[in-house]
Amino acid sequence: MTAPGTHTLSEILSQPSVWTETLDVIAGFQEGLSNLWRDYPVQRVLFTGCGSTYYLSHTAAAKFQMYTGIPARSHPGSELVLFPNLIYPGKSQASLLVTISRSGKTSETLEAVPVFRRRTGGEVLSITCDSRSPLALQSDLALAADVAQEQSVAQTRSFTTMLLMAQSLVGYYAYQNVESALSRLPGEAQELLDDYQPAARRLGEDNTLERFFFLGNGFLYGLASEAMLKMKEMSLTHSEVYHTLEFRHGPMSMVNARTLVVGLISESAYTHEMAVLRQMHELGARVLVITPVLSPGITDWAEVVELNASVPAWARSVLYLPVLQLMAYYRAISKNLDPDRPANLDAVVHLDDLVSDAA
Ligand code: F1P
Repeated sequence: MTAPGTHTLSEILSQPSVWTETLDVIAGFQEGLSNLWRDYPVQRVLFTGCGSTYYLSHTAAAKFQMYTGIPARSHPGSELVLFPNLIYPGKSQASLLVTISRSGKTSETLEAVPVFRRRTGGEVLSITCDSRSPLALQSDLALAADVAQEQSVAQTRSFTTMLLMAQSLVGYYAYQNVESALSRLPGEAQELLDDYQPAARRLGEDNTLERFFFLGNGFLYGLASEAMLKMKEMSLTHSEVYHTLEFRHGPMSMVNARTLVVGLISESAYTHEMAVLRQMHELGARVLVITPVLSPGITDWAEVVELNASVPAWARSVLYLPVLQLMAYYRAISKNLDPDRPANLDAVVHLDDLVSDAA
């Protein structure tokens, strides 16, 4: 029996080395991906997953559409299975389904594949940490990083590694020099872990904080959602997620001195997002911002995690998470919980009776 959180901590800290190994895996997929984009004229892309991997789908879809111009949407696996008429209206377009699952065994994600094939006849690509999983085996192309598999129930390095692979879809479609952009990420992550582990620990162990709100816009909303989920799963703490400017439309009434508002800040909406965070500070909240842009005086009222703005924006988003994972880990430990084994959760949700009648 290991000490509480042993696996979670080592999995979080191993991200730089696991990402480095995954870069070789990604390079190995380059030909398959380039062929897919060349031979299959994709008109729309659906991304799906469950839990963490649904949030990953949200970020991946938003990025994909933003950087390639091809319409892309994300849906939880259960919606694809149980409400297909909402997802597949009228005539089918040349569609691609991207399924994302650490285990490759989650029922809803698996069931989404035959429904998609029946409805569209399209291609299926999977992103997973198990190359021999049912999901990988039933896909036309599987991007698998077995090296990122985990012993903990809550996803940390598996999430970011699968995000890295999802980013490479964008990279190989829209950019050149994909490897040179991605190869900067392990070193950047190592610096963030080294520089900000003390701050993550201080905030995580601060028992004057009772509520955590995670805010993000655009493709950062999915990552804010994942940070919210980590705080819940690992530390059983009240945490919520909002699109940043939505926070003013009601939720900010919950803000007080026992609140931490965490802003995942974008470059394009920086001014508007920082105005929300500043207002929350004025209402008495504590504020943590993760940002590639710094404005003068910001550190007077907010904790700041600074991201390297010279990493291209399409590749940078994976850097928002490691410090937030550490904060959730330290909070769990300070509450005498075991983040390796969150309450009421299993690593894989298997449903015997998920029948896709509606399909
Ligand atoms: C998805 C998932 C996780 C969640 C829990 C149960 O699994 O819902 O997001 O944290 O561990 O499984 P997967 O399909 O990505 O393997």
